[in-house]
Amino acid sequence: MGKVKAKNDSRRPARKAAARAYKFDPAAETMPLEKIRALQLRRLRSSVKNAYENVPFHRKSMKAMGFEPGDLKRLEDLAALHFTVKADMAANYPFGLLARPRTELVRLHASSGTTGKPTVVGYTAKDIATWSDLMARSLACAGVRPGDVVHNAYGYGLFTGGLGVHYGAERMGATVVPMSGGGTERQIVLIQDCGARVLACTPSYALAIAEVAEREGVDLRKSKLEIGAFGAEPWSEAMRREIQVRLGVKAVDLYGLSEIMGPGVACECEEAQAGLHGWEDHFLFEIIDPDSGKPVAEGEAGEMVITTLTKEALPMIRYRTRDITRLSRERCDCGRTHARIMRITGRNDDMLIIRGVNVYPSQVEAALVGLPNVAPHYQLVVQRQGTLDHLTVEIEALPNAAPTAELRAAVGESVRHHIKSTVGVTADVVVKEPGEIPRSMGKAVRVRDLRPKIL
Ligand code: DLL
Repeated sequence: MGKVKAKNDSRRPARKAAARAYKFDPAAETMPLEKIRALQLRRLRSSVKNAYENVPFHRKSMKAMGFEPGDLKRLEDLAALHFTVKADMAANYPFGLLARPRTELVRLHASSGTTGKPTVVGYTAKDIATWSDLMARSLACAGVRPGDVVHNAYGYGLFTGGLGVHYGAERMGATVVPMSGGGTERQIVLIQDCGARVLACTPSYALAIAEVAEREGVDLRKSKLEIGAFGAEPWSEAMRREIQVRLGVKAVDLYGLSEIMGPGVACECEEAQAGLHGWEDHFLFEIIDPDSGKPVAEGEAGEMVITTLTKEALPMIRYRTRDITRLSRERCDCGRTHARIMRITGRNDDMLIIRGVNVYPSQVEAALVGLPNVAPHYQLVVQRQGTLDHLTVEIEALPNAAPTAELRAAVGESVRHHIKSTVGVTADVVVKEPGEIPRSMGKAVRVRDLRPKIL
């Protein structure tokens, strides 16, 4: 009798959680392709209309090519439309691409711009609800269930990772531990004490957690952790294997970007762990040849371009993500019909992702320009140290400005501080002798990326 009662008691919280949980909608996730296409066309027409009527940048671009929203008769017609690129966001900073008045926004986030100013994105209440639903759907796809404890070590704040995963986990009926990044020893204590089944963070931070735990003699494989929802930076199959072995979790890839929404644009399924299902009822994915801008043949690799289908505040037309990948329409073991975005192998611009922080070399340059005693020559050196990426900025002091090692160290320290506060990334700064940084005959080599390549 006692036993039966105990069992019922332990099931009650799970049942309660299920009652407030995000309702898995198999109809949406296993829709036949023709139905997805019909839904996409309907939604695309209303999204393009929203952009045309409410965003001068999109209206001007469409008018310039003699295009009116009514001309959009088939999905293929989208290929005639303009691309949107990061520079368009900068040119319309901060609110120029918004299709709703600022007073209708309930949230702003921001990501790195290519220079001093960040890229600002905005959400209406409905956008936040859609994002939470898609993030909950992504977590469910990864194997998270109502009643689970989700230890969320993505950064909270302007970065979309923390709050995006947070709202999705709550929406799905899980219990969120809103850790944010850093304080690794404390993360390890709380993962164990709160009984986390799910760890959400960047893959490199997952490995850093594993490393610190091992050093402290804690075996996280014996904790309740079973699933990792890892993303926000490129990672390899080798890294997946290592995380799975060292943390004892199933490591699932999670993708997204601020300009489109945040995390939850696509997620791998726990069944196959073989490519990320891109939620095609909310986004339209294209793969183009980055040089010609033309679509590549089905299944070939290229740059991914995304158009939003349901965003109110920031409808995006053909956003060039710069992410290199390919789409697969092969049947997936899990039964979901949404195309899979295969592992993202890199970017076709110079953006670096250092411990989850997006960094453009031009941002570092903007931070260096005009600093006293600093010459206009620099190089960014990226290395893998243990499990984490490490950035060193090599600079030169102006001739005679820092003749002693002591003075050079002082210049380095002040530049390090300045880069941290303006770009948001922690870097070592090495002050070289005048003339030591290689001068170029053509394009300057600004980045030496010494990390192992992703295969
Ligand atoms: O990184 C959103 C995110 C948060 C995704 C948490 C997943 C988990 P941004 O800061 O705007 O947004 O950076 C977007 O990060 O264009 C890719 O280059 C890269 N990225 C994101 N997810 C992955 C992934 C968030 N799973 C940029 N694999 C994107 C490879 C990724 N790269």
